[in-house]
Amino acid sequence: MQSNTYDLSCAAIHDLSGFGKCSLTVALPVLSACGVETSALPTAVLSTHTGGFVNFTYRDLTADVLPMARHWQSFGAQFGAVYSGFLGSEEQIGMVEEILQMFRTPRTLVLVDPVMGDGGKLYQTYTPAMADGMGRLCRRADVVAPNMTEACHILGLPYDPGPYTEGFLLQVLQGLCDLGPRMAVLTGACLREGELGAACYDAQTGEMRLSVREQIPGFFHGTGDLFASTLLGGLLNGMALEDACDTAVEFTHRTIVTTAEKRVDSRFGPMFEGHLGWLSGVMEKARSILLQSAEK
Ligand code: PXL
Repeated sequence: MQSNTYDLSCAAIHDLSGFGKCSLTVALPVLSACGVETSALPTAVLSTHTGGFVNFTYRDLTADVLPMARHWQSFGAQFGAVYSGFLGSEEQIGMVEEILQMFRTPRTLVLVDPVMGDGGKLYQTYTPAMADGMGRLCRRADVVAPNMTEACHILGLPYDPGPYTEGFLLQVLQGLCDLGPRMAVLTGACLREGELGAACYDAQTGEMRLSVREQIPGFFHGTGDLFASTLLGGLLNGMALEDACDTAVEFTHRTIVTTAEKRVDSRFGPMFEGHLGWLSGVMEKARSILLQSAEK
């Protein structure tokens, strides 16, 4: 990755949870709204996500992941970004590494969201070995976007629910970049009670930025996927890291406000649809600024 102009296309490697929006059912609409043409590589198909539902169906697609990617490769598919999230098995971690080798060029942005847990706990389908593998995968990314649970697991730190000091946030972000990525974005960041957002760090500039909004009480499933997809959309549209991070915080916050107002059961996922128009407008503006600067 050398410049901040990317093709507006993406290979999204996540599960497909049919009900309870998260992963692909969030990444596809959000990236489309950002003007990013997105191809879906499902890692598993579930009836619902695993957060708070019981008796969900779970179809592991490990056997299909590489054949699907190789088929794309066979007709010359190319992507401005490769974006991985929830993976269905330990083997899939090595497979994503292989897929990165297939599609990575100097102009590809690789975003790894090491989806594996929240609130200090791993999700039901994640084993400790899988979680360790996620840390390995982060080494191959240009950008990583874990929440605090995932970051602490990857770095071998005890989970801390916050609020945090700036020094601690910087330590975590630098620790993540020391693994390999140039940029790290940490969700669930805050310096005081009553606020919540994300902190980002660019290892090239050594700068950390924090973006927070008022915390809305409750737990909102799928918002990590909403955040990471928006962050990627922003970066692909030429936004600086801190602007992409702030846009993702704003979009996620708007969605959470609507969800808290209207949703009886937060397991059903974030109500983002009414905010996609706003997001499209922000992304269009970023794109036009990028085009203007390219013409100069
Ligand atoms: O939003 C993260 C996520 C993605 N995919 C599945 C999940 C979860 C979180 O619970 O269960 C299947």
